Parts: sequence; structure tokens; C-alpha cells
Amino acid sequence: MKVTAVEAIPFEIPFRRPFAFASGVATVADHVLVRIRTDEGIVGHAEAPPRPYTYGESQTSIVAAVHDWFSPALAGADPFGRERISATLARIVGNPTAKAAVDIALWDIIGQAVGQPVQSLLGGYAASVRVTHMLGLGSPSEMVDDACRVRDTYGISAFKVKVGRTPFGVDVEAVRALRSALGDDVEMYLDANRGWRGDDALRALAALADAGIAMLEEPGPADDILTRRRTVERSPVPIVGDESCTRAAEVARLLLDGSCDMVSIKTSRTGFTDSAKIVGLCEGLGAGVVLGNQVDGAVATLAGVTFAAAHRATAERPAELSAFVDMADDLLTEPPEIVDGRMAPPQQPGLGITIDDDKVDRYRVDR
Ligand code: MUC
Ligand code: MG
Repeated sequence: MKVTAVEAIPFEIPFRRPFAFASGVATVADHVLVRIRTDEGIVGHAEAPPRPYTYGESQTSIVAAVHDWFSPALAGADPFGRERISATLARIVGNPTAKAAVDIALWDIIGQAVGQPVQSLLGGYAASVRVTHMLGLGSPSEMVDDACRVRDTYGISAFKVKVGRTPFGVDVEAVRALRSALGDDVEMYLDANRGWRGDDALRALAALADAGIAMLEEPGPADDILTRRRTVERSPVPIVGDESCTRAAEVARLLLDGSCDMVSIKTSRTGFTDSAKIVGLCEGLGAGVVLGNQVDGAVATLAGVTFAAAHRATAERPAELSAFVDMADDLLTEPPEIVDGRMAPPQQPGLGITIDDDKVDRYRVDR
């Protein structure tokens, strides 16, 4: 089988409400649908959500990277040669989200070619995973309303709460209000997206000592090395690395450095091939992982749940899979379902991505 064409289709789907966090705000899913065609008629899909504040990529840069560099590099390639393809793409630095989408679309082709769901090919660990919802920044009462709506609609009982504001009093107030509204059985962890400085994270965690926080992601800039190590040493909960460790080498460096205890794995930035390498690295080092979310649309969510359910390390914890519910629409004939707070990976061959061409025509912005 040979790759005959690689397309990058930019599209825009509005959010029902803006999703705010300490390093940015997303108001529209201005993502890119990557489509890889083959000479056997099998077509693979993936979604690339650009996050300029994290990786310096934009919708335009992802389209250009795919069209100008990756499409010519893939022409005639065997989709089963993922290692060769990723070595070729690695000659160009950066562009993690564009590369990840290419890798995921290749896996979609491989699954269809062998007639197996990619979840089985990757490891087939669990039939479904618990879902964590990310709560964007807002006033404490807005955040409580958001959490209650998601709990009541989808049965979700795990929340990642965005924090990282200065001064941190409003964050502490919001987390306390959430704990009191949601009760003790709900899992809650925090993500400051590098927003806090100095010992703010330690002070905020001390103020939340009785709030049942499970972990804290990206308390402040990882480049503030001594501050970060001090936070990790003194924190009463594990510190999770996310945007400070977006590649296997960075994961190794931060873990060995004492700059985080756990790692967030996002398939939208490391695809399946490199995400699996990060799972293995973390297992070898005895570090926990959590399946994160790059404010993924529905197509990227199918990739996320596939990976999360395939591996024991990611399936054992709730996975962040629900960002798409705050988008006004998707590109699929059937959106992913969250039932009783859980999501099951698609069981069709490949990734189970059935694109609705009318929706693509409606939301694409390149015509
Ligand atoms: C997170 O975990 O930081 C916000 C932007 C992004 O790329 O990921 C999110 C959530
Ligand atoms: Mg994060």
C-alpha cells in the first residue's frame, strides 16, 4: 500500500462558551483535519488542534507544514513504515501537532487495512475509560455551574480545575466551592498552566490542604528550575508535567531532574507512536501518567480514547476526553458518547472516524 495524497483542511467550529486557562483562551475550534489517501482506497483521518501559546503552531502553520513538507515526504510511502516516516518527519524540527496528526491518520489506515480497531493493535487493555472534564477559568460560581452541568449531563465524576491566577485567592475560593458543591467522592486535580510564580503553588496547596486535591499540573514555569524542584520536593501532591515536557527527551529530563513526578500524555502532540514511547519511558522510571487533552475536537477525542483505553497506565486513571462537549458541532456522523462518566473506544477497524462530508463543507475555511 502506498500513500497517494495528504490533505490538510482548516475548519472552524465555534465553542458554546470560551475555554480559558492561565496561558490562553480558546473561543473557536480553528483546527485542521488531516486526511491521508492511499492507492488501495483506504483513507486515514486525524485532527490537529493548534495551540500557539504552547507550541508556536497555528492553523496556517499546520496546513503549511503538511502541504509543503509532510505531503511530499509521504508521497509513495508505505503507511506501515511508521518508524521510517516519523524519522523522515523528524528532520524538520517542531510542528508537534502537525506530526502527531499524520501519525494518527497512518494508524487509522493501518487499522482499516488489517480490519482491527486501533485500540486492539495498540494494546487493547480496557473496554472503556473514566472521563475527566477540564473546567476552564471563571468566577467560582461559574465554575461550579459548569461542573454541575457536566456531572448531571454525562455522569462525570473527575475534574481537572484550571487555576494559575495571580493573586491565587480566587482559585482557592473556586476549588473550595467546587469541593463543597460536588462532594467528597469526586476526583479533583488542578492545572495552573505555568501561571503561578515563586512559592505561590505551595501556598495555594497549603490553603487547599483539606480540599482533597489529587495532583497539580504545571504550577509555574519549568524553566525556573530551582523553584520548580522546590515545589516538587515540598508539594503534598504529585506535580504533573504537561507543556514543559512535550517530547520523550523532555519527559526524561524533567523526571530525572526532579522537576515533575508524573506526566500528561497528549496524543494530539505526540501521536500514538511517540505517546507509546512516553508510556514505556514513564513505566520504566516508575512515574505515573495521565491522558491529557489539547482542547481536542471530536475527531481528536476518538484518537485520545483509543490510546487511553489501549494501555494500562492510561486506562487506570480518568482520562481527559470531554473538551469537545463545549464545541457547537463536530465533523463526524456520530459524536463520541460519554455514558455514566465513561467513554468506550470505537470498535470499528481503524479509529472509527466517519467524517460527515456536508459538515466538512460547512466548516472548512479554505474555500
Ligand atoms: C491543559 O492541560 O493544559 C489548554 C491548552 C492546551 O493545549 O491544553 C489545554 C489543557
Ligand atoms: Mg495542562
